[in-house]
Amino acid sequence: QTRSVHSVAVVGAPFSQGQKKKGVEYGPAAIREAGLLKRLSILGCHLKDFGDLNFIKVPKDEPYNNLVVYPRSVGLANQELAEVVSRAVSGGYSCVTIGGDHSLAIGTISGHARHCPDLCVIWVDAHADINTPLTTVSGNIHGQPLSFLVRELQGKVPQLPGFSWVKPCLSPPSIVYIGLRDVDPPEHFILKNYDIQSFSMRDIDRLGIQKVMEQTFDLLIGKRQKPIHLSFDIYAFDPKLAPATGTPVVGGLTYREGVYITEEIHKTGLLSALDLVEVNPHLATSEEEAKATASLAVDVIASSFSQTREGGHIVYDHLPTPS
Ligand code: 4U7
Ligand code: MN
Ligand code: MN
Repeated sequence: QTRSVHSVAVVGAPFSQGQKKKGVEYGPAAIREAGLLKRLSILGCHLKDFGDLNFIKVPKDEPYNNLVVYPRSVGLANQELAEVVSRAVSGGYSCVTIGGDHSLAIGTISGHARHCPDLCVIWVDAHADINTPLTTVSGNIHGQPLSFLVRELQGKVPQLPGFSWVKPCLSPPSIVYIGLRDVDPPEHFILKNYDIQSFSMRDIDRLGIQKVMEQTFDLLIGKRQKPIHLSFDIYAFDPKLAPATGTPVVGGLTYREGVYITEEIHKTGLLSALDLVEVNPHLATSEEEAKATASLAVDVIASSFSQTREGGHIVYDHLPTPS
């Protein structure tokens, strides 16, 4: 029996200025407390912990257009994060970034793409996170990260202060969404007109999660093997499972659908970076709720790195003999 040993880098990104609620900066600590490193090492992963990064808040960070909040802080934090992720990936590690709000995908995908320009993205989320700074209603950059990264959209995206370092590195055929159920009208327009593939919750109801994953891989790696960047928003799960989140949307993924997604991604052998974002322990109404959400995040990451439900993931190759 052969088993591949994963080299996994863990980066904590206690970043929250892509949105306005307090608490998502405690996500990395909560996920660590839920036993992430222990779980990965039990699975035989060779680990490198980059710790939790220290992001500086840019003072006098006025909104862009009187609407888009903390652009300089988001830009600078992501520039630093991109640096770390690119170092991890070029060192041969699969890079797990624990967040933090979803604006951090600007940095993780940029950093990943520096070393792997042909990467593809699986975006698991209730939301499409592809508003531009001109279509956003909330003004929160965690609802916009993909707009800065898709080359074909750049004619429609103004340059935000703090973003001059960002080089768009994705094209529509290299993105697939899974789990959508709350897409804003401008985002729907973008998905349709730029031909970005998505499997909504309705598609999962119709096809089942197994066909959704088959079709996802056909679309992304059917013709050619490519490194996978998985960006997993814990909101993709049903709020009953992940109550400690900022914008719960009913009708989300079941535990089994979520874990099936990551098991299948692991089986491709192509997972090269993973973001686990939006865990906000402060939004839970009890300690148990906060713990349940963090431990769900650990399950998602562990099953992305070989944990299986049938139990074959830990080496056990002989039975004790009675003496
Ligand atoms: B998350 C929203 F308007 N689309 O732009 C927006 F509904 O990273 C939500 O997926 C974005 O949590 C949610 O603010 C961002 C809104
Ligand atoms: Mn998101
Ligand atoms: Mn979301």
